[in-house]
Formats: sequence, C-alpha cells, structure tokens
Amino acid sequence: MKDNVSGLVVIETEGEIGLIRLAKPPVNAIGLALRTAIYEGFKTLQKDPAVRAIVLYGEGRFFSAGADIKDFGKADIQPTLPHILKALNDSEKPVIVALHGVAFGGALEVALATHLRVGVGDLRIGLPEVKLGLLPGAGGAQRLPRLSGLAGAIDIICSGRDVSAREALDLGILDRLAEGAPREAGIIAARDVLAGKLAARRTDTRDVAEDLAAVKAAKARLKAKRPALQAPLTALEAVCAATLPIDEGLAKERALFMELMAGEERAALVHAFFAERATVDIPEKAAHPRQIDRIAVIGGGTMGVGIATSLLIGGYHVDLIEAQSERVAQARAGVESNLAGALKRGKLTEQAHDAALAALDCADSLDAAGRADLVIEAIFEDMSAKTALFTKLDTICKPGAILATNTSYLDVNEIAAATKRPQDVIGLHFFSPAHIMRLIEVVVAKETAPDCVASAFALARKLGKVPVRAEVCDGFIGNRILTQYRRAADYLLLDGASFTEIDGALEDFGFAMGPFAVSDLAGLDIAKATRDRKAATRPAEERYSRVADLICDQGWFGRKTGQGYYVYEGGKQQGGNPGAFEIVAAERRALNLPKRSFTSEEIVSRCLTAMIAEAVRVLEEGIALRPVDIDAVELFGYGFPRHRGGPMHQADLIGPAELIRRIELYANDDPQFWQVPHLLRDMAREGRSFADLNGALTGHVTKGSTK
Ligand code: T1G
Repeated sequence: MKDNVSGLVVIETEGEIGLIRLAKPPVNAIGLALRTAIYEGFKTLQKDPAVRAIVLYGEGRFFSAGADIKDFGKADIQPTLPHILKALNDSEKPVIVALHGVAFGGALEVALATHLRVGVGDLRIGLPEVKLGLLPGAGGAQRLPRLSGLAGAIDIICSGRDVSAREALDLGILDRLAEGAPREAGIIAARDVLAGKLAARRTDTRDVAEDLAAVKAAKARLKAKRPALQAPLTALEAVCAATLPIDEGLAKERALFMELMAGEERAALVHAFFAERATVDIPEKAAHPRQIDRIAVIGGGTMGVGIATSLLIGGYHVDLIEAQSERVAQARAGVESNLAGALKRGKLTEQAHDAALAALDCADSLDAAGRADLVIEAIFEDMSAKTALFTKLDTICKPGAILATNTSYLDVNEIAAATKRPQDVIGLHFFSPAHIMRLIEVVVAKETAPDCVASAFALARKLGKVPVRAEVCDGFIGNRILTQYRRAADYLLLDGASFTEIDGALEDFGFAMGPFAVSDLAGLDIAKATRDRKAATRPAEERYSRVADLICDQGWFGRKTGQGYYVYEGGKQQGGNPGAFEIVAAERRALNLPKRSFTSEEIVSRCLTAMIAEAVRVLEEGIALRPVDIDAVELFGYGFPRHRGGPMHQADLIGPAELIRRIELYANDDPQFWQVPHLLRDMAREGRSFADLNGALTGHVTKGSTK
C-alpha cells in the first residue's frame, strides 16, 4: 500500500511495517496541515491489521525543523501537536522514529512521544524554544527528563542548545545510532523491536527523580544572567513539573507555554528570527549572481584580516594584498590566529581549518588582484586613497570582476566614478570583528548592476552572514542611527544623567554594553578623529558636547589607556573615572546647565526614540528597504538586544502617536535634534504599523512574528 496524504505525508507499508514520511519542503515545519496529515496517516496504519509496527521519518535535508513558527499566535486547531503525541505514545503498536539532519522543537517532541528513537548520520537534536521566547509546548519538558533525567533536560531545555547524535545517545535520548537512509534505519529498528532484539522505551510510563540541587543551581544561574529572560526561567518551572504524574505535568507545561506565547519576549524573538531571513527579499533577487571563486582583499589591517578570515572559512580562495611589504607577514599571522581561534571555539573542524589556510595567498602587489572575481578594498577611510586605488584596480582586474569597498560611510558613487566600470562597484560594509559579526551592509550605488547586488547577497549567504541592502548616504543605515543614539546619550550626560546611569539603564534594557562603555572599548581617540573630520560640515545650530574631547585631551582614550569614562585595571572595568565625572561637572558649570535627574525609563526612552526617529528618516529616504531590514542591521551589527526585536519592532510596541508625543516633548530641550519625521505623522494618521510596512513594500509579511 502507498498513499499520499494531502501532498504532505506519504504512508506506505513494507511487509508488516507501516511507514509515515514527512514531505513538506523546505524543512518539514509542523503546522496544522502537516499535523493533520501525520495524524490521518497514523490512524490509517493503526487500523491496518497487517501493520505490526509504525516508523516515522523525514524527506529532504531534515527530519523536521519543529513547529511552524509562522503559526505562532494563531488559535489552537485540532489536531493539536499534544493530541497527536498522546496518540503516538498510547499506541498499542510500537512506534519508531528515524531522525536525520535536525530534529528541533516540536520535531524532537514527536520523537520523544514514540517508543524508540534512531539517530541517523550527523543528526543534531534540540529544544530551542527558549530562543523564541517559549518553552517546549508539546510534552518536551515532560518527556525529555523521562529519558535523560532532570539535570540533563534542564541543561538542554533552559539553554536551547542543540546536541549531537552521539551525546543524545549517551544521555539516553536516542536508542540507536545508524548510518545510511532514515527509511531503512527505521525499518531495521522496527523489525528488531518486533523480534525482541531491541526494547521499546515509552516515555510516559517512566518516572523522574527529583534533583533539587540541579534545579537550585539552574535557577541561580538563570537569575544571574543580565538580562534574566523570562522563557528560560519559565521553562525550568515546566521541567520541574516532570516529577508529577504525566497528565498533570503536561497540563502544567501547556499552561506555562501559553503564558509565554502571549508575551512580548516571544513576539520579539520570533520577529528577530524572521528578520534574519527577510533581508534577502530584494528587488535584484531575480538577477543571476556572477561566479565568485577567487577573492582579493586589499589591506592587511584588522578589517582586511577579518574579512579574509571570513572568506576563507566560507570556502573561497583569498589573495590578501598588503601594500607595505613589511606588514604582509603580520597580516598572514592575523589570519592564522583568527583561524586557530575558530578551530578552538569549535567553529571549524581540523580539516576545514587546514583547507582555509591552504586557500590563502598573501602579496604586497596589486597584480594578484588580476585573477580575482571579486576585490574587497579595506584600506583606511580616506576618499582620495580609495579613489586612487579603484582607478588602479579598474586597469588591473579582469572584465566582470566586482570591485567592492568596505567603507563604513564614504560615498560609494564617488568611488565608482573613479572607475570605468561603475556597474561593477558596490559597498560591502563588514563589521569588526568581520569573521564573527554577521551583518554586512550591501551598499548599492546609482549604477551598480543588479547581478552585482545579487552576487553580494549570494556571497553573504554563503558566509553565513545577514546581508542588508542599503542605498548611499553618510553612514548608510547602522552608523546613521548610531550617531543619533550617541547624541541622545551625550545630551543626557550634559543635562544631568551620569554616564554610569545611562550605561546602566541601557544595559538593563538589554544592551550588552552602554554607549559610554562601548566608546571606551572602541577607543575615544578614534571617535574624536571622526568628529574632527566632520567638524567642518557640522551644522552651526547642532548642539555639540565637548565632554569626549575634553576626556581625550587628558590622554584618556578608554580601555587601551586604562582610563576613559571608566577606569580599567588588567583589562577589567573598575568603575567610573573620577576625572571623567569632574570633566562632566565642570562642563555643565561652564555651560550654566542646571543638573536634571532622569529615570532609567526616560534614559531608555530618549535613546530609543532617537534611534527610531532616525530609522524612520532612513526609511522615508529609501536608504533601507523595510523596517525589518533596519531591525536586522541593529540586531546583527550593533548589539541591539534580540529579545527586544529591534528598534522598529519596539516602535510598533510604542506606536506612532506616542512616539510623536515623546519627540515633541523632548524638542522643548533641543528642537534641532528632536524632529518628527513626516512618515511617522503619515503612519499615525493612517493607523499603519511598521509591520504593515514590511509586508506592503515587498510582500514578505512578518506579521506572524509580531502579532
Ligand atoms: N517554522 C517555519 N519556518 C521555518 C522553521 C520553522 N520552525 N525553520 C525554518 N524555517 C524556514 C526559514 O524561515 C526559511 O524560510 C527556510 O525555512 C529555511 O530555513 C511546539 C513551539 C532548521 C537549522 O526553532 O533553526 O517547535 O526564508 O534559512 O540555515 O514546542 O531553520 O526560505 O522563506 O534557517 O538550513 C522550534 C528553527 C520551533 C528551528 C535550518 N524550531 N529553524 O537552517 O535554513 S518552536 C526551531 C532553524 C516549536 C514546540 C515549539 C533553521 C534550521 P525562507 P533556514 P538553514
């Protein structure tokens, strides 16, 4: 017998074995339609007297990526996953699952409800729900402990980490490891169960021993985190219910799951999940990417070395060109050190590490760029140096080679104009450290060809990065918004908040570091050089804070000199720098500024509203395609807290009308800085949200992630 159930599941029999194959590309995500098809197929095989055992397995790259995240927030419609899993577990006929690729979330919960679990090949399993602001909502928190014990389940569920097949076998989650095709592995296991060679292990009838020490340690660890997210703590509560009878535990788990499902943390984390993937939906996506095998990186400094490392890890052949021959060896050493670090962190296998090293050539002559399909310039941020270099590259590089600049703010149109191939010139703005940070701003100049843009996006995806399309302006998307965020913080400092209060408020909001601690890390002298460069074009009416300049005048450049806003010893921050506090107080006196106090809420509101206002201007000028692209820039390039979803997701929580009220209130302090963007007024008038704008602009609706 063979039957295709609604095009999503194939059921068939092989002798006395019934087979259920999940077949819903691209990842067998388990939504209502697939759930229903699995359930119908299961009932059919249950009724078939010739079937003595049932095997579930997946078609395609994975067994399944779990519940369909696009369904979140929708009403529960039968058959729900818990309902189906109860039927699997209660089945008289043994139910076996053969897992391959990944089995995450609801996919693993399906496996936990079966009677025997086979791991095939390089399978990875996990319950990553906490990364989406949830907990395993279909029995995972009850059934995993029944196989792995409470401590093992707490570790996997509260961290959301994924686990190799070997570790899963050692933890008692899997019953057997196999190679080859999941279908055959499942049939062999089913036959062994029927022959009594392999003992089925149903989970619901197993007990879970208390482990108060593990629970106490986990609670302390989760509460100590900054920020202490809600989902992991609630997931811990759900796992602890596993010591109850199974039906009580399942009921407790479901109630806690629904609580989280309704929460802001889930909406934000799901939004972030889709934001990471939405940005590839660009106008040029139909263009065919050019073939890129060999890449030349010009510049052996920190950025060039990081970019070269990222490309080597991505499988490309790299010519790293450093004009100053005495620095070529140092550049190579930098790449070797980065690759060794990636190997040590487990990001690279030995084999991949060695292959990456073998694919690196270093040179001090531009001639090596002649064989490149793509050149990425990463020299110092000076327009005349860049245009001179691009003119040379234009003559050296082969026709059709793409010439990219890594500039973080300079005009890519001007750089393109220095060549006779403006259609091949593009911006690839990597973020330091380039082999770790995932964001790439792909800056499209006026004459950049569509296939050049498509090539940049294909490269970024192959590097495992998040590409975001930007048009040309000073600072593109991220640095434009960062400038306003920093100005808001600087004005708060002048007006009475201390830099420790400002950093503390933003770190409580979820930023890993507040703006002043970040400045110390980046180097106050670097930022001063940028301010000096811009001084000539700074509008006269723009409020300017001299505090950072005055701190620099003391030779205090931050972490690298042991003093900046903070004092550092042995690389560790020792608290606010008394000298910096004094500089701020003196500057307030010199400006005759009354010292006002600000609550943490107002500090966060002013800094976040400044980011949002500039982001709206970036949108209305067409620099960014959609609000979700701006969220992706902030989440993957600027450390915006993931559980807050991004500035535009936050803007939807605040609402256009309230944002306008705040901007108009703050404008009493500084009307030049606080201005309401036209688009925001239009949205308030038309009752539109930024989530609506995401869908309207390109049809890529991320509504499921924010409702
Ligand atoms: N639901 C819906 N779509 C999904 C999805 C999912 N679970 N997983 C992936 N996709 C889409 C993704 O948006 C993209 O779409 C395409 O599939 C390829 O994904 C009840 C409630 C599996 C490791 O958290 O980790 O079960 O952009 O680009 O890099 O307790 O996808 O092409 O239109 O990421 O090879 C738990 C999330 C859900 C796993 C594959 N599961 N997914 O990575 O491909 S909650 C997860 C991943 C749950 C239960 C609870 C990865 C992957 P598009 P991709 P990839």
